[in-house]
Amino acid sequence: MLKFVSLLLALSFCQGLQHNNIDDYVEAEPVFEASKYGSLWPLPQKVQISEVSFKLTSSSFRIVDAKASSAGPSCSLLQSAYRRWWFLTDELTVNQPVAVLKAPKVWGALFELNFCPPTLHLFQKSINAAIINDFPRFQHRGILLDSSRHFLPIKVILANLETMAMNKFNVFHWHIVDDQSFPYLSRTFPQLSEQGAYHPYTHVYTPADVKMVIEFARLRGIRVIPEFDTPGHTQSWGKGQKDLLTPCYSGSKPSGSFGPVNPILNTTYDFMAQFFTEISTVFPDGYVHLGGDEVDFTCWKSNPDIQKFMEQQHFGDDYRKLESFYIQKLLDIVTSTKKGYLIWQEVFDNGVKLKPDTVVHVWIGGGSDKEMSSVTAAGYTTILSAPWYLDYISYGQDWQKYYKVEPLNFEGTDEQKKLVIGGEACLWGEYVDATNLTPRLWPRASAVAERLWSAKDVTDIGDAFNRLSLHRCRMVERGIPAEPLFSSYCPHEYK
Ligand code: CP6
Repeated sequence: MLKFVSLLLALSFCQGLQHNNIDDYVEAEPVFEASKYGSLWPLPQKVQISEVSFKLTSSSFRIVDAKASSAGPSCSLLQSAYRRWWFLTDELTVNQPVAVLKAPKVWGALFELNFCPPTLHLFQKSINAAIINDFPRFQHRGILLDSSRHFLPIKVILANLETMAMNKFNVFHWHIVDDQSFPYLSRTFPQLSEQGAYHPYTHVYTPADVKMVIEFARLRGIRVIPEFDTPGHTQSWGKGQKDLLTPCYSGSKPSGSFGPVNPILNTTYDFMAQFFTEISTVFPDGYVHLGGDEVDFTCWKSNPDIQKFMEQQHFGDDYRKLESFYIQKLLDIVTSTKKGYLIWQEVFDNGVKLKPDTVVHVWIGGGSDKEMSSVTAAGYTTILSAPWYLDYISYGQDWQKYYKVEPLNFEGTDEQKKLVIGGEACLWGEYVDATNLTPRLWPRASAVAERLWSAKDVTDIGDAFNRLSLHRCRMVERGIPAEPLFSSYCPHEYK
């Protein structure tokens, strides 16, 4: 397990955000109490804050690599993290340069550095010594964004990655294409976005764009897992790739509309092999998400060639077998590109043979506990999204609902529970574009972040409210328009 220890004096910067100093200026009832953990979010596994406090002065504040550290000027990941710190702390300095951060892996150090700089200037004069021992409870902590229903400009995606880092998320699940549009510019098949994007030049992700997203994420300890969802959710693919989709029939004649990917043609698999070979080189992560959800059988059923194929294969009229036939071949193709894969739960439900390291993504609400039981009983690793569909909105503090989820609350052995590697908050894009993505996602996704990072017994909703209110203020202060939790104000409004 990724486990790291950090002795970080500077951390109590993050928890000194008290209302007292505001009350000196404003006559107002504090609307939330200060947590003894200040604005720490997600709460570290172990925090000890000492009485010893150090004075801050405006002399030299520096970040230096320890002699014993394996990091140094050549570790560009850390050097750029230092630079981000520096950028944010140019006004305040500490003259007691005794903060120590230890991490066995560079990613741990990155997440700790993400923690607090921007609030530095809010703190006055002194900071307490603190010992923090921190590591994530779950290894897979993701956000799904959907760039098909609405095109998401690169800068929105980058801002989201920055915010993910502040919340210790480490996986960007990029649901990049779907029925509505195909913004991924493929070098091998440029006609896919030429025909399938909302606009062939402005609403596409070029190879350079994709590279930028991946590198920006990497510098912040975030993996980018692209999803190319098939055989359903593929209407936009059909515009640029003739014969890829199944022609639907109305009686004995083609109706002119198309269904899922056509699973009975060799050309389909030739295409997929070329396409996923490209994907395997463009996206460096070891995994791709292959979708496989919500396949509508109506069109397949209407097509006489498919009917004939069903007979030849002895599938009867079980179209799930046809779906499995397709997915099986696709999985073999993707395996040959040396990638692992994630798939939506239906693929498992349909009994497709999966590689042992397949990650099954549980998304269907109602019965998801049962699903987690059966997926893990079959020995597969799994991630949970069913309770974290953030595209659903309602009146009130729904972050509490997300916060109260316990991912391991299903029936199963300890061995089964170990197969739950984490979860993802999903923000599907039907009602989301650049105008409302950030406030819709944050700080509601922060609730998921703490559930996936912090210890199982971190469940005090009142304390969470207090810390999250300040964490949200910190995001706002960093220029991220995160929506408020409830009636209140932010300390920085009075600065
Ligand atoms: N798009 C894709 C979607 C959804 C899924 N896959 C979805 C289904 C139900 C709800 C929200 C989103 N929009 N490709 C399911 C994984 Cl309620």
